[in-house]
Amino acid sequence: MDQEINYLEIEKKWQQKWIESDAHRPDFKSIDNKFYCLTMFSYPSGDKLHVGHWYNYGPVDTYARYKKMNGANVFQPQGFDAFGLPAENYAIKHGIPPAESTRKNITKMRKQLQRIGAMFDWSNELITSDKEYYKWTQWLFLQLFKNGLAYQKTAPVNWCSSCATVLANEQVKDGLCDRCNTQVTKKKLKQWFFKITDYADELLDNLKNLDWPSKTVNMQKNWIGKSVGAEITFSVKDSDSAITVFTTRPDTIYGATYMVLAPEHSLVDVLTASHNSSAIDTYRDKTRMMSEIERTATDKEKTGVFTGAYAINPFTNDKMPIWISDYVLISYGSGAIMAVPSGDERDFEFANNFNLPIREVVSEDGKPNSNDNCFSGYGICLNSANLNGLTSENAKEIVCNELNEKGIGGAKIQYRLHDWLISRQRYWGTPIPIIHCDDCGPVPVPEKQLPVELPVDIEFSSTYGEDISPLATSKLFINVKCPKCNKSAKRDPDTMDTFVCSSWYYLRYPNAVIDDQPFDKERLNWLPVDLYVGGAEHATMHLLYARFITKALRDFGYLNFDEPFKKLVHQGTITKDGSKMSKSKGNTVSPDEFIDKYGSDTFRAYLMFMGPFEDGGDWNDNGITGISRFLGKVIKICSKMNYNYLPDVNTIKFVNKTIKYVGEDLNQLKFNTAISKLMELSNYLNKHESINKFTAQSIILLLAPITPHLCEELWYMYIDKNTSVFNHDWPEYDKSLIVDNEIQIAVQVNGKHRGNIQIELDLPKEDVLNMAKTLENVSKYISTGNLIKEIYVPNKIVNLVVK
Ligand code: ANZ
Ligand code: ZN
Repeated sequence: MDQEINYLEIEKKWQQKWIESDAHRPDFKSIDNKFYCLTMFSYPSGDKLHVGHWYNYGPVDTYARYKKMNGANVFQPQGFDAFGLPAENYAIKHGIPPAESTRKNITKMRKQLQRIGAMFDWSNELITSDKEYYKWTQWLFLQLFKNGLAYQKTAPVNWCSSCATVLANEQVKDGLCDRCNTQVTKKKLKQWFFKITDYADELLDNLKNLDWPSKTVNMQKNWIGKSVGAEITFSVKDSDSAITVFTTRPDTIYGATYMVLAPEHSLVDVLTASHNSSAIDTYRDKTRMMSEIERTATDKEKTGVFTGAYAINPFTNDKMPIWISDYVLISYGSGAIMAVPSGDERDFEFANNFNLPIREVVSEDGKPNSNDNCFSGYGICLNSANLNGLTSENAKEIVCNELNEKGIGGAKIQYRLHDWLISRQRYWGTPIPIIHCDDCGPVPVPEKQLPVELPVDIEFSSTYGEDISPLATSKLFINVKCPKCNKSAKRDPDTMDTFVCSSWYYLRYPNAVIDDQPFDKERLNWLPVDLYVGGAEHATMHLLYARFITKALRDFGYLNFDEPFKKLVHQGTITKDGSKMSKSKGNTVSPDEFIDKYGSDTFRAYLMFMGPFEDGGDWNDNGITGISRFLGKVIKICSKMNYNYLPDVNTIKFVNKTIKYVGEDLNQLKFNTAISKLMELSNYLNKHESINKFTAQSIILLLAPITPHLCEELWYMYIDKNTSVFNHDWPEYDKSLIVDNEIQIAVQVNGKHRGNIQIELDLPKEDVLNMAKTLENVSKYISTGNLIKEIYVPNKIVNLVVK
């Protein structure tokens, strides 16, 4: 029977019809039932769509279709995150300009995406490397610049010598470049930053209002890393310099016996005595080669060099030797610490290595500890003058007040979050719309002149030199007149991190066709995104940047909402034989092979059936044949439809229950259980000679979001030749048919369970008792004794008392 349906043919046919009827374009004017359903857009890597893409887009489309059938005005856009390093590296290797290879890849990928048969509204497609798009990315940069949220600063940055570019902290994994695994080193460069730290508190506080996976919420919390403590400034002996530190334990100030600067700290050169300088230099060179992870590993032997200088502890007035050591990071706090060896394990180890003084200042009960070790907990102060006997909490407050009075510090909140470094010394990105003038400084390109177009006269090479950006090699691009004073000036030679492109694309989708402004007020009513689905690997970068940009644009007056993504779901990963699919392992599954053989509907249904959507599942070549058989069964069952057939009550109940359960499951993105319920129904109906129209119609409707082409075809064949199945309402079930009206109740004799009876709900007491008494295991007690009491708790239990 199922030979009648040629999947590949019907997929083409219905995709064509959907395009012709504009089926996937929402009514932008009506926002009451709007449902903005967004999956993270893909990077046009040139390879075929892999299973991961399908697993992101297929199930989400099923959900979108389910919403549509339930009355939602669905907008499901699609686009390409097209700027970025891989295309540029490809250009360097093969001599093909990134614009060309990217365009080719997008054409290929768009075709493949279309085969999914999703409700993508291609009329609002976005490609971030199109100047129609990056013009507005530049506009965004200018708004941030005008509002003081984009600034330039010389800073030690993460440098990947192989990619010849600066990396954001987020792009450094275990000290290695996220993309090429080269050891990342530190380098000083003038860079553009976005001031995301201005929003640290709001980014943290608002997390509680989001319907997001708790793991992701926690990752953002840790990434923002709020620490409450104090800032303290120490004067340096015989010098005008002062060292500021951040500490979470101002209550331990009396135990601060020495200081440590990060080797990169700007005071190191100033403070180092000449006879120590060569040892300091050697140590700094060694540190430069190490990643932050290595530096802070707890099992790493503590090393360091004495600068020769001393600070003064403002509370004890003792001399504190100033050291440098790699366990103090330049990127956190002020890059310097007051060391309290009695309260901090790292300081304790360091002090022991170098014979530095240790002074106990906190213990559990305020009494000195006999054994010589470090106590890092909260407790009661000792050896701390006026703090003695106070709890750590109280002492903190007092020390902060005293710091204020002395004018050398006070309470301070420190964040782990840094400003977002966005400049890249690369070609394939959005040019930064700034002109540098010797007299006027950095001058924004006037908005009317946007976009600043990416030049095409660039020779791609793997060595532009360490500080030279590819764009600087184009004389035509780089040399311009200052917009303010008209003197010769230079464009900024850098491009923006691609995460800037993706930090606002969700705002642009509903506005993609508007060309005179980034977004139209009315179209913005489509925001925020109602459901956002994408990989969990974006927990900190993209998902934090997008939240920041939304808040910034809100504060500039463009948006009237606080958060871009109301509900977030991460799809799981599809593994093969238990391990992650990867080219290097040779265990990838090519969707094309299976789509050609089984059709895209079968393929996507199988992916959804493999496991809970947020967990993923393990690919099995045979698994897909199971789904294929199931769909074959559905086709066969539909062909048995007979208008005059009267189904029995059990069938009617089964169908009604399936309507209820499949709806509930799909509504919670539980695709796998929805499919298994439909399988149960199909197994049941498979044994029947005929089915009626209601049954056929219900199955087709319930399955439609899961296998859209097939159900459109079945709908056409058996139900209605004139309308799409997706324009039909989601089926309703009859509540009275869901409640089972037969129940089982227990029968006891003298409180002991002796059997069960199946009764109709609310059966009269007399009838229930009669049924109970006829049970074999009950009647024998009644016949040998005296039945003195009959108790019946309606619909629950029968108890007979026999003497
Ligand atoms: C004195 C002290 C005494 C500290 C004590 C701890 C325990 P979190 O919670 O992560 O914010 N610290 C500050 N800046 C540092 C840097 N750049 N590199 C390495 N360590 C740094 O940690 C804050 C604590 O980490 C600070 O409090 C400081 O050590 C250290 F019993 O100061 B503490
Ligand atoms: Zn000027």
